[in-house]
Amino acid sequence: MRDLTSIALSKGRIFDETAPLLARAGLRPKADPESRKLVIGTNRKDVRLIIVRASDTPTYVQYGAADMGIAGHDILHEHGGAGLYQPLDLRIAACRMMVAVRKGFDYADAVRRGARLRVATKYVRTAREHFAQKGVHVDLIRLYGSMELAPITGLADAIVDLVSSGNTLKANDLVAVEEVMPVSARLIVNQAALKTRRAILQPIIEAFARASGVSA
Ligand code: PRT
Ligand code: MG
Repeated sequence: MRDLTSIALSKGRIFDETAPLLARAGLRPKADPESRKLVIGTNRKDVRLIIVRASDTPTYVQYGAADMGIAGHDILHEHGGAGLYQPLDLRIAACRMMVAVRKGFDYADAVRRGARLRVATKYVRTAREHFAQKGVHVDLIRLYGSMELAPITGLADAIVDLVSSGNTLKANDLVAVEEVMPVSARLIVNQAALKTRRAILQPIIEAFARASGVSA
């Protein structure tokens, strides 16, 4: 049934912060993502949610396995955005992508001296662009989680990670020294699907726009 619209979401903070928007857009999920169901129907027979890993959301939408999705700007920037239309900044799941170092590490001095820094991150592409633009020499080490451990254990001099309250950095004796970019979640739509199924997708985009109070 090709009139079925799939929306890709990750569980956790994206799902939690999207739930009120879905409700205001008139979409009620039939199950909780913690139920372990990966495909969740809604009160609308023609709309379903698919639960994906946060970093996989743009991939599902790019290839049309989901018509639309919600993903953080961090993930979208790293993905590159091929095949995606990004009509709305939903202003949810907001945080900042930051460079952080061990307390006492003089980042500004290291940069001034032109030192080569080891930087651990899961955002390798975004970090490479950031440091290239600043003219900072870096060796990037790709990690998949708990970046905060890297400076503590000597794996790296610095990390590039997301910060919201700052509590995680603080608990691990790290300090943020530079902003890479502000981050919030965006609605993304498969470009081809938007052309061929605009009559179905456009009203959903507009419902999200109204629900989030931003204009499409
Ligand atoms: O957790 P998992 O490995 O499955 O995937 P994920 O980490 O990609 O997903 P999830 O659900 O944790 O995050 C989804 C999206 O939420 C991210 O892509 C961001 O766009 C957004 N977001 C907003 C955040 C944060 N705020 C955030 N604080 N994602 C992660 N964090 C982490 C951060 O990485 C650090 O470990 O929270 C920690 C810092 O928080 P504070 O409050 O201590 O500063
Ligand atoms: Mg996480």
